[in-house]
Amino acid sequence: MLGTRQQEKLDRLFQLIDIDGSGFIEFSDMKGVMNRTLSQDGHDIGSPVYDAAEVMLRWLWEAFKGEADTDGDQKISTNEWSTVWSAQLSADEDGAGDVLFEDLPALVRRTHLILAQAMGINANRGADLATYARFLTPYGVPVAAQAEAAFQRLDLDGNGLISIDELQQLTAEFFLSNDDAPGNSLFG
Ligand SMILES: [Ca+2]
Ligand SMILES: [Ca+2]
Ligand SMILES: [Ca+2]
Repeated sequence: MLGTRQQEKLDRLFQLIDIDGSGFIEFSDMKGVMNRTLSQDGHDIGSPVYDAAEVMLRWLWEAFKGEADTDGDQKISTNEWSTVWSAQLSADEDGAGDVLFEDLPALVRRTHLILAQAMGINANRGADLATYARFLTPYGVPVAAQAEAAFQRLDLDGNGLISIDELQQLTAEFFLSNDDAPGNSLFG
């Protein structure tokens, strides 16, 4: 059973990923986000980076579809979306806010790897505001002011970068928290 805040965040994430507004998440939506992300970084279709990303995306899609697409029509409806997240995530019932990355199920931890790659974050490199804004652009988030406001919340220690450790905590908060957690702003 998801909390109200969790449900709201997941509903918004569905709308962000459904970039063609069909009311379903299809592979073409995910590929569209990937294409926009890679093309703004100068990686064209057929380049080595593009091909590697497509393999990873296809793998992610198959894994997610295997869990979520219960009627087998190769697309994820809002009902299927809610059902799979309800099965994967529990609510932080006591609202104590003690949200830990270790509490995330394996499928969602893999999401964190995708996010880190999309933001260019690794153990040695964080994402600055410009990088974070570029990450949001393919989802159609109105950038500039919204990205900056979100970034201020996401940069937990205020050093001007989102680090890999911060991204872990933020990912956990996005999926698990029902409080006013910084990670609620992960997607702007
Ligand atoms: Ca769609
Ligand atoms: Ca389906
Ligand atoms: Ca930081």
